[in-house]
Amino acid sequence: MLTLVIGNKNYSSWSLRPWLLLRHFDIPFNERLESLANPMLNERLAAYSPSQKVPVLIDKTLTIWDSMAICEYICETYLANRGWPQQKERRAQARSVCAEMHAGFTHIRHQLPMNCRAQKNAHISHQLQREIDRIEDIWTNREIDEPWLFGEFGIADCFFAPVAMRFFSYNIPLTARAQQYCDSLLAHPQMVAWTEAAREEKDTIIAVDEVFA
Ligand SMILES: N[C@@H](CCC(=O)N[C@@H](CS)C(=O)NCC(=O)O)C(=O)O
Repeated sequence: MLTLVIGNKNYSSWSLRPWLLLRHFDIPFNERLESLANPMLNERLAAYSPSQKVPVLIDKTLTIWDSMAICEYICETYLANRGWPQQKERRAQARSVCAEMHAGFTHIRHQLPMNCRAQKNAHISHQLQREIDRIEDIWTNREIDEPWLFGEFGIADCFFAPVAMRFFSYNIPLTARAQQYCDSLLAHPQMVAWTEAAREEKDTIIAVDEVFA
């Protein structure tokens, strides 16, 4: 059986991506949660991964330690590539937005940290607004009549799920079409399950951001 090592559901946006992919496609796995608040975190993670970060996927003797690499591996090994669009051109587009998300959006990451328990307004700097606009653009310009970013639910949607959570927590206004996509992500049954579990967690790593609804 696969094992996915994750961080706190309240905070670990990177962990949410492969967790959601596995749960959406009903692939059985053991979940092992390591608290990001644990002062011994790095020592504990060193037992699983050379990067000492979560998420980590363990498949028998194989260890994979980056959310993008984990999603690719799940897609190839357990989904017969259904995690990406079937059409080559759309697959390239889906990979582009995932890579863009994986490597960028530093202002969103730092100024709107994922905190499923928080409900607050954020100060929107000029750079942050530019990144929000870019996400809004990606979410708005998807094909008409398609609920997910590239038709069927897939890796690209998993990559934007933590962003939907952030936009919800920090009351970020969106175009109607982008908001519709954001709402679909938040209403995904596995996102609801993740969020409910996150709200039950007691660990705190950024006390100032714990402003409850
Ligand atoms: N690029 C990595 C980033 C993983 C990452 O930064 N994880 C954070 C938690 S969400 C972590 O493990 N932090 C612990 C540390 O840096 O000590 C991925 O996509 O998996």
